[in-house]
Amino acid sequence: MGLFSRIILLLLKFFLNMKKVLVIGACGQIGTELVLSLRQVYGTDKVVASDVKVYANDTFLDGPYKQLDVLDREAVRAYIIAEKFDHVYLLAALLSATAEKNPDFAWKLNMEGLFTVLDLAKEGHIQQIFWPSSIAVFGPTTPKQNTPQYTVMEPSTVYGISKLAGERWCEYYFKQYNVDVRSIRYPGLISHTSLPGGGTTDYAVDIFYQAKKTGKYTSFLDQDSALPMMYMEDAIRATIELMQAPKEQVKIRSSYNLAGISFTPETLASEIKKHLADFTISYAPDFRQDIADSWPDSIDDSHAKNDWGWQEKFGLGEMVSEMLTHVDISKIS
Ligand code: AKB
Repeated sequence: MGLFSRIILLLLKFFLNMKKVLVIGACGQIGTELVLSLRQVYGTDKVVASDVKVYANDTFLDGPYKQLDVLDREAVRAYIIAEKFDHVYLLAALLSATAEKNPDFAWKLNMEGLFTVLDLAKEGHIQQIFWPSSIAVFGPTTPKQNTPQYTVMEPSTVYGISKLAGERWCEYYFKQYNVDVRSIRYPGLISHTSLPGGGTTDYAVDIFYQAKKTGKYTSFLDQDSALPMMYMEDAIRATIELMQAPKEQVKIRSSYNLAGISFTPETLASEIKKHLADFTISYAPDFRQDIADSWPDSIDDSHAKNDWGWQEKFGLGEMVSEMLTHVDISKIS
């Protein structure tokens, strides 16, 4: 690399590192890994993890943590205005399965925090927002295979309805008030650092803990329920790449489709068997089956690829090897 490129790179790093970042809902499955990655990019002291929990996850102990209830609009406003954050990642939400058990609260939690940060950005207190959407925005009338970015969207879950409404508001705030909000429709996310909570795709994480601990697993989804999934490392990289993309490349201000890896519980079990020959799976579908049936089997993410150069790294084989290597069964009872 020439001297000129090196100076440009140093300057770029310097300006990136100037950012002050807040992650709300940091103790969940995405937040735990996102905070660690953001601290590598912007510096440990510049990235504040926050959650409704009084004490931080152990993984955050080296950096700042702030107890914050996203439903306390005035407290969130006061903190963000006082601390002058540049970027806010708003992750606090109820996922699909939990939301069905408590629809009123899910709607409240999933929407109110979004308005709080969108309004702060509109008033000029935040430069950029990341807000996660989900494949749950699609519904039973959506084409299931290679689901396009723009298509029929009639979600049948409260989680999906809240995510679709949130997407429309993000685009509205961008168009009306020039709020720089960016979003991804995450597929089911598979990770070993932190356990997922309350999703329909959680079987694809639980299975690894049970495979290692007991050698067997009972899936709450049927053997042929195909769903789009993604290894967390790819999801975190996508999030940071989208947030760092030049503004003019981010052409979609509702939320971007991301494809990841599509598989069924049966295919996943076969892949695990390549490592653990005695592993067995059985099936006992519950209420989550209806939710899974309403979602796409696979996703088309060509807009993310064309607009900001997205490229996934992990296929099924790599993801399964990584999970079996890193899953720590002492985390489950
Ligand atoms: C869930 O299953 O609810 C989430 C999602 C796909 O958004 N993992």
